[in-house]
This record gives sequence, structure tokens and C-alpha cells, in this order.
Amino acid sequence: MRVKTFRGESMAAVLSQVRQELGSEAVILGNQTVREDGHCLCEVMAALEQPEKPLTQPQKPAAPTPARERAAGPARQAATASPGPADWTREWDEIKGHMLALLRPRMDFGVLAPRQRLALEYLEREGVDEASILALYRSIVDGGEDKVIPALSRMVRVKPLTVSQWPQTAHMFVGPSGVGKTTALVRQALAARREAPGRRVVVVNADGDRGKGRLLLRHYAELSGLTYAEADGPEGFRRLLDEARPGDAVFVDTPSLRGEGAMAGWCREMGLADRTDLCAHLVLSPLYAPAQAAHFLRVYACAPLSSIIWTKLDEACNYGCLVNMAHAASLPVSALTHGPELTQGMTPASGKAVWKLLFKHQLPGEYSDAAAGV
Ligand SMILES: Nc1nc2c(ncn2[C@@H]2O[C@H](COP(=O)(O)OP(=O)(O)OP(=O)(O)O)[C@@H](O)[C@H]2O)c(=O)[nH]1
Ligand SMILES: [Mg+2]
Repeated sequence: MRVKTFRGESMAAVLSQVRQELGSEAVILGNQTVREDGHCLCEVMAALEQPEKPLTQPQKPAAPTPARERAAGPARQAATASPGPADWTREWDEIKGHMLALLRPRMDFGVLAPRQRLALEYLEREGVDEASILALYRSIVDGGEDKVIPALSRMVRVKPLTVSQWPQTAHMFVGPSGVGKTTALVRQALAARREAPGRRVVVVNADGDRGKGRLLLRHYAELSGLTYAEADGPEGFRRLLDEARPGDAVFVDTPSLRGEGAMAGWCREMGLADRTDLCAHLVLSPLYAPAQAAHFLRVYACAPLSSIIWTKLDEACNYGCLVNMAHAASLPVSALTHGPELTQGMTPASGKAVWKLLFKHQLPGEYSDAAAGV
């Protein structure tokens, strides 16, 4: 899809620009009035569905000559001719924003029962994004849903990180730098051993370049009687996983990566993309801005990715992102961490714990049986 933003002094001038540039098949995605240098201008975002020119061969925008400026008249284009990938992501976010702005009038909160309206308005204030609010609104209005929580429960699924719910031998913890991967992994390894005493629990460092994390993992493994191992290639991983006996639990600490699709590439490189005895958990924190969290989802998306672990909940001021990411990723929440202490800072996810966080800002450590009531 080719998308451009056009500006001019009148709607007619801008539409003529759109037709000239994109032809009669162009679709108008949105329009607004903007001020520039004290003048009111009409701005239109238009799109044309067509195969893209390869992004690797960007065209240089033609240098604006005085003659070209005169020929353009008062209408001005606000977009460059060939944006790079980052620009496309930004443009796509803008398009989504425009589309949602167009859909917004179709969300008439007046048709909702007072308690439904209050719940949706609360979620909006809590940082739940418009796409998720719209999906909830639709399930209430179109699906005849009476209460908000059941609709929300279908969107934010939970699958507690326990041995019975996750029978896979190996668990990889993936996510951005400093989010709490190693801490969550050690906590989970200790919990796995508590849950089934006597089982062999292996913690694996696959983050070879990061000396600190490696030492930390080794140190905790020694202190807690866990088996420590390292793997940095397909052969090492194959041996570790193939040699695991039934009932063993293997927890893999992975490096933070950069670039969209990076984790999928890393899994292929390590021979882990197709293993059915392995699952991955994306470790994320509500401290990230929405665009950042969505970006991490694109970086760490990979075949084994099966759940989201939310960390540093104790440092967050709202929790709308739990809904946004569950909706965007269609992944269940598996665990919640809410403090730096290794002994008491992590709880397997439950519906009760998620709703208490979202609606009461109550952390799982602040009441008993947080892991109950899935
Ligand atoms: N307040 C708070 N701190 C946490 C939580 N989880 C982890 N931390 C702290 O966050 C810091 C980073 O944690 P790590 O587990 O080393 O993070 P990481 O993702 O492994 O980091 P890298 O290996 O450097 O990418 C440590 O100081 C942890 O104690 C949490 O739930 N709450
Ligand atoms: Mg680490």
C-alpha cells in the first residue's frame, strides 16, 4: 500500500493533488485542518493499494526548484517520496490512528449500561488502547455481552506458569535488556523444583557475550543447587535438550536482541525453531511506552513464543498495557513479577491477579491466594 499525506489551501486543491499523484483508485484515509505559518491548511492522508517499489532502492526526492514550486501552486506535499522502513512503521501507526478516529464515532458509549460505560471509561484512563476498547465495545454491543469482565477475560487470557499447565521440558526467557529475564528465570527454576522436589532443574546461559548475567546465573545455580549449563550453538542446544530425561526442567536465559524478526532468526540459528519440547516466554514490563512494547513484540516474535511474563509491576503506574499486548499478540499472561526479591516477587498469573492489578492497582504480593481463581 502506498500512503501519502497531502496539504493545500482548499480541499479541492488537495484532492486534485491526490488524483494527480495516486490516480482515481486512491482511497482517502483521513482529513484534518492544520495550521502552518499562521495559515489554515487542509491535510489529507490518501492511500493506493499497489505492489510497493523495493525499499532497498529508495528514490531521491527531486530537488525543489523555483519552477517546480510555482507549478505546485499553493498545494504542498508533506511526505517524502520514498520513506524507509522506520517511516513506514510510523506511517502505518498514523493510518491506524486515522482509521480508529474514523471508527470512534461508531462507539456510542450512550448505548451501554452505566456499569459497562464506567468500566470502559476506566480502562481508557488506565491506558488501554483504542483498538482494545473497540473490540470490547463490539463484544458488548454486537455480542450482547452483559458484563465487561468476561469479554476482557477472552482478550486477556491467563495460563499460569506451573508444571501442570506447561509440560514442555524447556522454557526460554526472551526479552529486552534489563527487563528482568534472568531474575524471572531463577525464580521460576526455584519454583519448578519446589513444585516437584527431586527433579533435575537445569539453568542454561545462552547469553555468552554478557559476562554479568552469566556470573549471576552461575552464582544462583551454585547457591540453590540447580544444574548450570551453557549453550551457544545448535550442537550445544541439541545435546542439552536431547539428553534431558522425562521430568527434567530446563530454563534458558537468552540474549537481548535488536531488529524486527531478530528472535526468529536466532532460534533458527540455534536449531530451536521447530522443537516441540521447548516454549518461549516474552518478558515485558508496563514501564515501556506503548510503541516500545509493540516494537519488542516484533523483535521477539518467534515460533516457540507462547506467553508473556510481566515484570516490574511494582514500579508501574498503570496496567492498560497488559490488555493492549494480550490483544495485539494473542498470547496468554503466564506470570507476574512485583519486586526484586528472589524469594517472593513472582506469582503464576491468574485472572484474579490480573483484574486486581488493572482495576485496583493491587500487586499479587499484597493479598493472599493471588495465584488462585484462574
Ligand atoms: N522492582 C523490581 N525489580 C526487578 C523485578 N524483576 C527484576 N528486577 C530487577 O531488574 C534488574 C535487572 O534484572 P535482570 O534479571 O538482570 O534483567 P535481564 O533482563 O536479565 O537483564 P540483561 O541480562 O542485562 O538483559 C535487577 O536489578 C533485578 O533485581 C521486579 O519485578 N521488580
Ligand atoms: Mg540477564
